Amino acid sequence: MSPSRIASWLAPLILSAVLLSCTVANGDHRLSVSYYDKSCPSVQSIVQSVMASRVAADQAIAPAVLRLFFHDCFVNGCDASVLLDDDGRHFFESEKAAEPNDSLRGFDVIDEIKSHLEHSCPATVSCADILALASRDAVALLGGPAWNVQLGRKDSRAADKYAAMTELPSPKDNLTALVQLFERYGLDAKDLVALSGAHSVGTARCLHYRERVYGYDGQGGADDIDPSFAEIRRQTCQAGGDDAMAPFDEQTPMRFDNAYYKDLIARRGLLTSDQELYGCGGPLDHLVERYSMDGEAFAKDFAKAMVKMGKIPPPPGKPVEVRLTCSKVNY
Ligand code: HEM
Ligand SMILES: *[C@@H]1O[C@H](CO)[C@@H](O)[C@H](O)[C@H]1NC(C)=O
Ligand SMILES: CC(=O)N[C@H]1CO[C@H](CO)[C@@H](O)[C@@H]1O
Repeated sequence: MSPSRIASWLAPLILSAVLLSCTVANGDHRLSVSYYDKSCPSVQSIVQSVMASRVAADQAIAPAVLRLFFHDCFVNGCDASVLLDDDGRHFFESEKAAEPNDSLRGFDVIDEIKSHLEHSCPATVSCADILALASRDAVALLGGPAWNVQLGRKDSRAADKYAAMTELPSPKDNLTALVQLFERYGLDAKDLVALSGAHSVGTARCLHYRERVYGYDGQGGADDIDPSFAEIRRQTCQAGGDDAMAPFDEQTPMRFDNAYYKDLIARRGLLTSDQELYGCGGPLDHLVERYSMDGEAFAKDFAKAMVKMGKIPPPPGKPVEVRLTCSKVNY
């Protein structure tokens, strides 16, 4: 083998070794469940009580917050960069303006939690940790599992609109693309299948499922779709256009359960990226089948994968802080 071929063969190995070592040095070692035990003992109960009252008033806020955490962690690590507005001085552009980010909601809930925390424990709890805790509570409030949240993240001093446009998965991605993307963050195929179960709750707009239900040629649905489901969703799109919302899971749209996997087996997954998880005949099919039959197994693996996702580290060496307002860097 020529040196350059050896180099091209080694590069991915070295890269993944570097990524792994960053995870340990930058994530695991500094995060701990007891991080605020002395500095802000009431943090968990404050987050929980705001989430409980907001979800009681409007359940749809829970999936919105969960999605915010996913978008935060996949764009330069879990550093609350997703919460920043344009800085107004042109140092950076908000991730909120990136196309895959559109329709993100729930910012006001995080702001509300932050203002309570600034009152009880000023300048102590990061916005990134608030997102991690609020997502856990969102899932639990909709009937899903709870887990211990690792804490001690710091907030970024900039957003990255370009990364938000390129590093998030697309609803049109195939399985290969999804697996590859998740692997970049140290998440394996099993984590992908478990985390996608977040689509057990919430909604998507027609623009994201139009091609799946009309078919990429515009003539009827894709091969891997139940024709009656495709017809129902075509009617949704016809009635409401691109913004027409449909639940990911028709049976229990706001209950965090394993019905999502039953939908996939029935070929009634809403997005292409959902349906791609099932039907290729490999080990992932068995996983989908297992989750569809065993809600406990799904709940356990989802919780584990959320902890893992929550450890995606920001790039080393970036300036960090505990923001006082989640939508603005300090000063
Ligand atoms: C596997 C790749 C994924 C893709 C391609 C994807 C894509 C999408 C899209 C297109 C929407 C609908 C946005 C809209 O039309 O308004 C959505 C909604 C949502 N996503 Fe994902 N997503 C993925 C993974 C995840 C993960 C890992 C989580 C969390 C752990 C998550 C949580 C959510 C939630 C809760 C909603 C509903 C939001 C609401 O109702 O406000 N997604 N996702
Ligand atoms: C999956 O998508 C990628 C590009 O996003 C493409 O290169 C690849 O051929 C696709 N794989 C399959 C099996 O369709
Ligand atoms: C919430 C938000 O800022 N949405 C934006 C997402 O991106 C589209 C186009 O790229 C904008 O039109 C939206 O305003």
